[in-house]
Amino acid sequence: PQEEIYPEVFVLADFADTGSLREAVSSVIRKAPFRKMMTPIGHYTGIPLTNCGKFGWVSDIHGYRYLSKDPQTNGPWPAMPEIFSTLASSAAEQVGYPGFKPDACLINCYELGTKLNAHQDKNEKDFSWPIVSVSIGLPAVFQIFGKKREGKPFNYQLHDGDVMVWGGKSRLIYHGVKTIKPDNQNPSLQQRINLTFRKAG
Ligand code: MD5
Ligand code: FE
Repeated sequence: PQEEIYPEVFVLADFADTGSLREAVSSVIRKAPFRKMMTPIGHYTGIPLTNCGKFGWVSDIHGYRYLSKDPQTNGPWPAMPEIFSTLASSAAEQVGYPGFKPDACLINCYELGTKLNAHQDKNEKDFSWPIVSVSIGLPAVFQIFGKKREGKPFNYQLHDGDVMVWGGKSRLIYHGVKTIKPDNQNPSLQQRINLTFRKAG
């Protein structure tokens, strides 16, 4: 089932098989572990992250950008697992973006009590490609603020296996993730992992 929750923002509910995605995440983090990164204002990112694929999103005191090497090893990021790229391409195709071949996958690891403040994603070269995001583990309330950072957001709850596709004019809207809460139905879950696929280069 596919739903357009906001202009050019699509949700494919329960589209991903997160069991096999988790195995692929494990193999990536063996080579490139989750880490917090320094930000230009001298804080650390609240969310530990890593990357796979040709390019990885990094932050340091100089700013945010995509790099083809992991600054912790100076070697390439782990290859993007086949099931990641296949999933991202088929989700994009499903909602009308054929030919999407991501070259960057950012992996965010949200612990209980963490959140992602409202921001825009604007470090990519070509905004005509969509962004595909995949939720694994704990549910989260995703917030869409629109063209401005302030105001009352549109909130949408994402669950394990849900895939979101952001296209065209939704690419530069402000968005965030509300504080991650425990799931009473699933008290053993401690994290939300999010995969974000982009064409960065
Ligand atoms: C998350 N991550 O749930 C989200 C999924 C990030 C981030 O926001 O920057 O790591 S990606 C949602 C997204 C990506 C790109 C553009 C837009 C939303 N948008 O235009 O609203 O961890
Ligand atoms: Fe973002």
